[in-house]
Amino acid sequence: MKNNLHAGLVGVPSAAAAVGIGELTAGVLRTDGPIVVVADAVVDASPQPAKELAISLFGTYDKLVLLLGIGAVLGLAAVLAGRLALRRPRAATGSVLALGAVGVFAVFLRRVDEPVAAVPVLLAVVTAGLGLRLLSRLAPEPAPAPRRAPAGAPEPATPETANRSVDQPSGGDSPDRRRLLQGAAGAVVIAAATGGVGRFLTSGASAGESRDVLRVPRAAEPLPPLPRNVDFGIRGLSPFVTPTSRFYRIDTALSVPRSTTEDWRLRIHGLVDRPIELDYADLLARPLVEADVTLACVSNQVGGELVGNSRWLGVRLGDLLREAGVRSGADQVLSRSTDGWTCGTPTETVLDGRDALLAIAMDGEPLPFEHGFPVRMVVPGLYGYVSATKWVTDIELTRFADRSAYWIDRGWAERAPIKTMSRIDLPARRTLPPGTHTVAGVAWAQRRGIDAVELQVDDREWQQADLAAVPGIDTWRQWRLDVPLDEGRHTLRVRATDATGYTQTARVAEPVPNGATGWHTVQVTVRK
Ligand SMILES: Nc1nc2c(c(=O)[nH]1)N[C@H]1C(S)=C(S)[C@@H](COP(=O)(O)O)O[C@H]1N2
Ligand SMILES: [Mo]
Repeated sequence: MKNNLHAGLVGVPSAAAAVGIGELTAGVLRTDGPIVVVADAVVDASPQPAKELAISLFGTYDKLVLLLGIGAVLGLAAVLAGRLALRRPRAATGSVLALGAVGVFAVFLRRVDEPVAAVPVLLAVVTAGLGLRLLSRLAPEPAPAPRRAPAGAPEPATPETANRSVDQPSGGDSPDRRRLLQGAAGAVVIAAATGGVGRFLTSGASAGESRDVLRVPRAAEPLPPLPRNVDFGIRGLSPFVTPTSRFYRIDTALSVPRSTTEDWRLRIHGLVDRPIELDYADLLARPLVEADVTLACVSNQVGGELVGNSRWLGVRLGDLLREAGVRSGADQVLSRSTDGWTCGTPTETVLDGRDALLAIAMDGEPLPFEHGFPVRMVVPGLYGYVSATKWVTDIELTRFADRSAYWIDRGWAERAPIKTMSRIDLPARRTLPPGTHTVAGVAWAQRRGIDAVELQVDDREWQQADLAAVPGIDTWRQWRLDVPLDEGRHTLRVRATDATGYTQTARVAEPVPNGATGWHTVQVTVRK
């Protein structure tokens, strides 16, 4: 018992101080701390089914759960390291060094071009080693081993030979124990102070300021305001413009990258005649355009919430690519974010005239950090993982045959246009009184537009729903229909037809590899 207590008092404060020093160094160097680096490596290394399971089990809390899990493992490892430090200090130092090597390896898994991220890891390892050394020296010597059998002359107890594994009867708070407690408390104070300052620095207070002072510039040719009839204004129906605070968020970033507009640079290079480098002012100096675009995640299940619509403001990426001079054969625009995530977009989709943007604002406000501040990509018609790079700083023209992006390496399709889809939002309740009810929802087929939405009640005829107005073909479209429902159980099904005349297939497909299919179906019970 007591040995475990001592091991904890040696190991846990050492580990805490190590994390604190790591965070502080990361803050000063403006890179990620050791915990995030390790967590990223865990995410990248986890097999796809594990990731999907985590997302479905924990929903948007999956990141928090991962961090808590890492914390728990770290705590356990700290106690073990403390034990080792008390018994075999050299072995303890050795295993800390081994952990450090693993940490540095984790850095290079995702941050090959950011070797500075190894520095906080290294300093954390040194801190852990020193902490274990110092605190284990403060630990009380064990009481003489209980006499078991007559034995020869006892060996003198050295740290190496002392048998500290035998539980000692409690002897109250010895002065020695008090020294250990003081040392441990000191390490915890160091951990809290350095960790606190580090968090403050990495939380990007300066980035927050940079975003706060930003005025959203006007578009060169602003779009007309949205017509009122894009929105039926029915309570519970997804509003035409998704409030940014409720816009879905999907990314692999464990800590949201926070750069300032002053720091931001974009490089356009690879298979181009004239590579370009831009800073934020250069970007704003170009004509800004607005576009109404509905973003959708390929992981969205039929009826799911991973879809949202906004009015984006940005610079046409196609214009920049034309300036750079795309060489023939460069069929992939490979974009990369500050945190090393990559995304491959077909070059032709950026050049074919659609509103492919380097966006700086959504719904009239600078992008929130979670949605890509200061600059992200938006390409209508393609699922997010092949088009919507947040925190984008690097664009390389290349070939699909030569390079593959993050999710492609994990089994998702190389090309992924958004499939025609519709969703039932209302009725919100599954139990209703008899009478006429408004059934309503949204449907989308970006780049084609929605021409019709039909609703089926039980196995009756499909009925045409009323459609709201739309500003273009790249957004979702609200639909509604009032239906009388008598007592009993009823099944509501929806399907959309896009402007090419294609009607959504009933065939059920999972999101992997290129988007779910099937009709969204809802059961309701009608009773008095
Ligand atoms: N840097 C970065 N950008 C990213 C991702 C990511 O993991 N990292 N995920 C993409 C995916 S899968 C989707 S669906 C969209 C979601 O954008 P949102 O979070 O703003 O809704 O961002 C895309 N851009
Ligand atoms: Mo996505």
